[in-house]
Amino acid sequence: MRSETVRRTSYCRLCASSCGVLLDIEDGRIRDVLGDAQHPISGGYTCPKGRRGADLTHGPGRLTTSMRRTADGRHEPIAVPLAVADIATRLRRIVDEHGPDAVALFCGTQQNFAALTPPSARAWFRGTGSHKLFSTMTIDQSAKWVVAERMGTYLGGRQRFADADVWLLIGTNPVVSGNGGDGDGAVVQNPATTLRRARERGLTLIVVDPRRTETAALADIHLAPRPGTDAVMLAGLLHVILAEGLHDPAFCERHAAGLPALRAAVGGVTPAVVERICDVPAQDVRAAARVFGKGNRGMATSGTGLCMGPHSNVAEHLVAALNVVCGRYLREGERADDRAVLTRHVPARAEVAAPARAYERGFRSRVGGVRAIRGELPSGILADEILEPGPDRVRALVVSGGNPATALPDRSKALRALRSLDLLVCVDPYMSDTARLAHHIIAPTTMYERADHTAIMESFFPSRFAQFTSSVVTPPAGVVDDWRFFFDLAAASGQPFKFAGRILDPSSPPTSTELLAVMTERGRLPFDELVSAEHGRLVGDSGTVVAPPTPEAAGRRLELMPDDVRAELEDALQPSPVAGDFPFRLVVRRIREAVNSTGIRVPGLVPGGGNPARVHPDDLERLGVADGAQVVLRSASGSLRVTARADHTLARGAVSMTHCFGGVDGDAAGVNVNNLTGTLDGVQTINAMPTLSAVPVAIVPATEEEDS
Ligand SMILES: Nc1nc2c(c(=O)[nH]1)N[C@H]1C(S)=C(S)[C@@H](COP(=O)(O)OP(=O)(O)OC[C@H]3O[C@@H](n4cnc5c(=O)[nH]c(N)nc54)[C@H](O)[C@@H]3O)O[C@H]1N2
Ligand SMILES: Nc1nc2c(c(=O)[nH]1)N[C@H]1C(S)=C(S)[C@@H](COP(=O)(O)OP(=O)(O)OC[C@H]3O[C@@H](n4cnc5c(=O)[nH]c(N)nc54)[C@H](O)[C@@H]3O)O[C@H]1N2
Ligand code: SF4
Ligand SMILES: [Mo]
Repeated sequence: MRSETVRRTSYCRLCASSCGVLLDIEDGRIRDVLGDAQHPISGGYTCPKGRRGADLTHGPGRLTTSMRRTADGRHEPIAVPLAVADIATRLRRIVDEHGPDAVALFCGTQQNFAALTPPSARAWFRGTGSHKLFSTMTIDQSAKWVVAERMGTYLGGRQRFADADVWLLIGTNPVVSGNGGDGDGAVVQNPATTLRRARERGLTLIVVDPRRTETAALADIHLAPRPGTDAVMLAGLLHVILAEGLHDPAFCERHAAGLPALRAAVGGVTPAVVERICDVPAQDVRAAARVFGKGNRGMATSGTGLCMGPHSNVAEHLVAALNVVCGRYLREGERADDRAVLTRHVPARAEVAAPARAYERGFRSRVGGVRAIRGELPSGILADEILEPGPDRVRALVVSGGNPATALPDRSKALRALRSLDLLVCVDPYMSDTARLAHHIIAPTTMYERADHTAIMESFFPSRFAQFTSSVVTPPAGVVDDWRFFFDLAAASGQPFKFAGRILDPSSPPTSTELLAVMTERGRLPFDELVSAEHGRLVGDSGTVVAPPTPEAAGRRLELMPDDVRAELEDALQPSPVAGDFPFRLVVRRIREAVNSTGIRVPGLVPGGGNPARVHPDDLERLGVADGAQVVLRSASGSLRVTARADHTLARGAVSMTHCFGGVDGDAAGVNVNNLTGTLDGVQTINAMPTLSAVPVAIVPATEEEDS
C-alpha cells in the first residue's frame, strides 16, 4: 500500500538565495522538492541542484554515521560521543606539546548556510586560544576586505538595486551564481527574472566579462576584456568619468580624500590604452563609462572573476573608487538600507569609518610574514602553515563545511599538507575529498534535517525578510547538528562556549530551536511570530533614515588612491604579453548544477558529468583540436588532461573551467583545476591571494603531449 504524502514548507540552504521550497515527504523521506510559489522573495524559483535535495539528503553518498580512520587507512563507523572524546584527547596532547597555535580551523562555504554553525565553530575555536583561523573568504573575494582596510567604509549605506537606473557587474555571473554583490541583496534570488524585471523598469545593465555569460546575454552593454585586465578597464572607466566631469564633486568633497591622486593615476589610462591592454574597442569603453557616469543611481559590483585575477586588490579598489567618485551612496535623510530583521539593527550614518589597515597589526605568520586580516590568516598559506617547519606549525586541522583538498590552490601541495597532519577532523555529510583524508569524519545533519533561520542571510535579501524552518525529516540516528559537535567538543575540552554574548552551561545543552531563538534576541521580530510564518515573513519598511554624521567623524575620509594602491595600478598597467609559453588565460566558471564540490557526485545532475575546458571554436580550430577531443592544459604550476569543448560565448584566448571537480581517488568525474594553480603565482600582498582566474596556460592536443 502506498503511504501518504505530506507536503511541508521549508527553504533550501545550499546557497545564499535561500529559495522557498515545498517538500513532499513519504515514509519519512523527501520524495520531491518543488519551488514555493508563495515565497515572498524567491517566488517559486529553484535551480537544478536545489531540486535534487532528496538525493542530497537520502542519496547513496550520504554519511549516516560518523567515521574514524583505522590503522590500515579505512574508515569505520564511530558513535559521535566517542569521536568527540577522542578528538578532545588528541587536541589536548597536541596543544600541551606544541601550544594552541598548532590547532587550526578551516571554515568552508557550506557552514555559512546554517545559522548556528559559524558562531558555534568560532566559539569552540576561540576557546582553543589559537590564531590559526582560515576560511574560504581568503581564496575568494577577500580583496573586498583589503579595500575596506585601505579605503575605509562609508557608513550611510549603498544605493539599492531596487531603485537603480544603472548597474555594472564585473567578473560575476549572478544569473548562475546568485553572487550577491557585496551584500547588496541584488540579483541573488531568481536572478534572471530579477534582472529582466529591472530592465523593464528602465535599468541599464553593463557586464564586463570575457565570456558572453547568461548575465551578459541580458545586458545592454557587454564588454569582453582580456582576462586579468580589470584594473586597467576600471582605470579607463574612471579616466573618462573624471575627464568628462561625470563624477559627483560634492560627495567627493565631503567624504573622500585623494581625488587629485586618483585623477593623476588614471590620467594616462585613456580608452586607447584600455583598447591596447584589454582588447576592448576604445569607443565601447567610453560609451560604458558615460552610461555609468550619467546614471543617477546604481553601483558597480564584482565577483570572483575580478577578485581572483592577477591584480585583484587594486582592481577591487577601483570598483569601490568608481562608486565613491560617482557618489553612489545614501545621503543623510534618505531612507536607509535597513534589512535587519533577526539581527541587530545598526543605524546608518552619513559618515566614514576611516581606513584602519588593521592587518598591519594582525597576528604574524612565520610563513612569509603574512598577517591576519579580520582575525583570519589567508588560506593561500594554509598548506605552508602545515608543511613549513616551525614551533607553531599547524598539526591539527578541523574543517567545518569545507573541502580544502579540492578548493585550495596548488592541489598537490594541499594534499601533501592535509596528509601530513597529526589530526584532521572533517565535519561533512558526504565522503568529500577532505573527508577521505580525515582521521575523524563527523557526519552532520543536512539542511532539511535541521531547524534553522535566515539571520545570517539577511544581507543577501533584497528587502526585510526572515524565515524559520523546523527539521522536516528525521535525521539518521548517527548524525549530529553541526553546532552541537562544536558545543560538545568545547565541553569535552573543558573550554567555555560563548554564544550570543553568554557562556552556555556544558551540562545542559540547549535545543537547536532554543539556540536559534537566543540568536534573534537583538532582532526586531519576536521569535514566535517568525516560527509561525510558514512561507517566511516579509517585514515592512522600517522607516529608518540615514542619520547625520557624528561630530567625531568630521575629518574622516575615504582614501581613493593611497601610495601602495597607486604602485599596484602601475604594475597592472605593464601589459603581460599574451603569447610565449602560456598564450591562453584560464578563467573561473560556476555552473547551476553544483555549488563548489556539493553536487558533483549526485548521479545525473551535472550535464556530461564532468568539467570540460571550454574554448572558443576558432581557437580549437587553430590548434587542430576537435570539439570533444582530449587536450593537456599546462601552466607554470602543473598540467591537466581534460576534454576540450567548443564554446561560442568565450572571448578568444580564454579557457573556462569549473573548480572543485575531480576526486582524490579519481572517484568523482572531472578534473581539478587547482592542479594548474600555485600558491605563489601573482600572489597579492596583504591577503596572500594567489591567481585563480586569468591563469596563464597552454593548450596542447593530448596526442602531441604524449608524443613529446
Ligand atoms: N550555482 C552555483 N552558485 C554558486 C556557486 C557555485 O559553485 N555554483 N559558488 C558560490 C560561491 S562560493 C561564490 S564565491 C560565488 C561566486 O560568484 P561569481 O563571482 O558570480 O562566480 P562565477 O559564476 O564563476 O562568475 C565569475 C565570472 O567572472 C568571469 N571572469 C573570469 N575571469 C575574469 C577576469 O579576469 N575579468 C572579468 N571581468 N571577468 C572574469 C567568468 O567568465 C565568470 O563569468 O558563487 C556562489 N554561488
Ligand atoms: N581554482 C579555483 N579554486 C577555487 C575557486 C575557483 O573558482 N577556482 N573558488 C574558490 C571559492 S570562491 C571557494 S568559496 C572555495 C570553495 O571551498 P570550500 O567551501 O572548501 O568547498 P565546498 O566544496 O563548498 O565545501 C563544502 C563542503 O561542505 C559539505 N557540506 C554540505 N552540506 C553541509 C552541511 O550541512 N554541513 C557541513 N558541515 N558540511 C556540509 C560538502 O559536502 C563539501 O564537502 O574554493 C575556492 N577555490
Ligand atoms: S541551491 Fe538553488 S534552489 Fe537552493 S537556494 Fe540556491 S538557487 Fe535556490
Ligand atoms: Mo566562494
